[in-house]
Amino acid sequence: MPQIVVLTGAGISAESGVPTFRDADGLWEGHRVEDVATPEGFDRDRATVQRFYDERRAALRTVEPNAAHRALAELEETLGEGLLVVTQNIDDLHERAGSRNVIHMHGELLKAMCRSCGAVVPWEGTLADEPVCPKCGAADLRPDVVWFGEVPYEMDRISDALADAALFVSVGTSGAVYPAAGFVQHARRHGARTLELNLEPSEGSHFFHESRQGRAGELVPAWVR
Ligand code: BJW
Repeated sequence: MPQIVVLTGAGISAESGVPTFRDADGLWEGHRVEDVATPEGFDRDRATVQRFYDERRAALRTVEPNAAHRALAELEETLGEGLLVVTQNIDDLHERAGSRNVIHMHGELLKAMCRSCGAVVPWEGTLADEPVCPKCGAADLRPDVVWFGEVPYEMDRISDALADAALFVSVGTSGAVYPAAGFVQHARRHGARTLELNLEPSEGSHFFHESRQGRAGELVPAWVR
């Protein structure tokens, strides 16, 4: 079981050039959340949602991990399975920095899921051209991401890790979305020390023992070293 659980959000990838959701010029500017981040929105207008993710998939090829991702990968080199990164992000920047012990609780941009047979398959290209599932042939692929109203991945494993951790650290998340926003209270209830590293106080800042404000690219390496 990990001694340290680090929850990351869009803010950790911001300095790599990946837009956050709720900041000015964020991903949702020009989009209604219910149109692009719900299963109902996908059913209403599949092409628009697939284009939204196709554009983000293409943009991912142009960015690199930053100092915050690299610092967490270095910490894993020291702690091994003593560190678990739970990310809400669907990018692959933690893995590209070298982290291995990562849970993508909101799914992954580079995977697609077949709504017909349930297969999850690597997906690097576009989804908007009505591609077919390589396993069953159905033209029913969707991005393998977790939308509002769906259950995030690996909740049991995350819950157990939070209950066992001595330290819970939250990096670059607004604390606006549950269940991730509730992890700090879960970890605290089970005796963990809790630390927030974010550009500004998050919605749940008051739940943390300590909250430090600044850029993840500076705060995370400073905390790790
Ligand atoms: C920097 C920085 C820099 C900037 N350095 N920092 C009423 C009350 C409570 C709950 C609910 C409710 N009504 C509905 C719900 C549930 C709902 C919910 O939470 N709704 C809220 C709107 C209230 N949640 C769900 O539906 C979830 N499922 C669920 O609850 O299932 C039930 C269940 C749970 C558990 C067990 C059993 C059953 C599913 C939520 C799915 C969220 N999906 C998305 C899209 C994923 C795919 C995609 O990427 O497109 O996930 S929404 C979006 O928000 C995305 C993110 O992962 C998530 C969080 O955003 P994040 O990462 O915090 O980004 P921002 O932009 O909000 O914040 C960035 C922060 O970084 C800011 O604070 C900046 O200041 C900071 N920052 N630059 C450091 N350089």
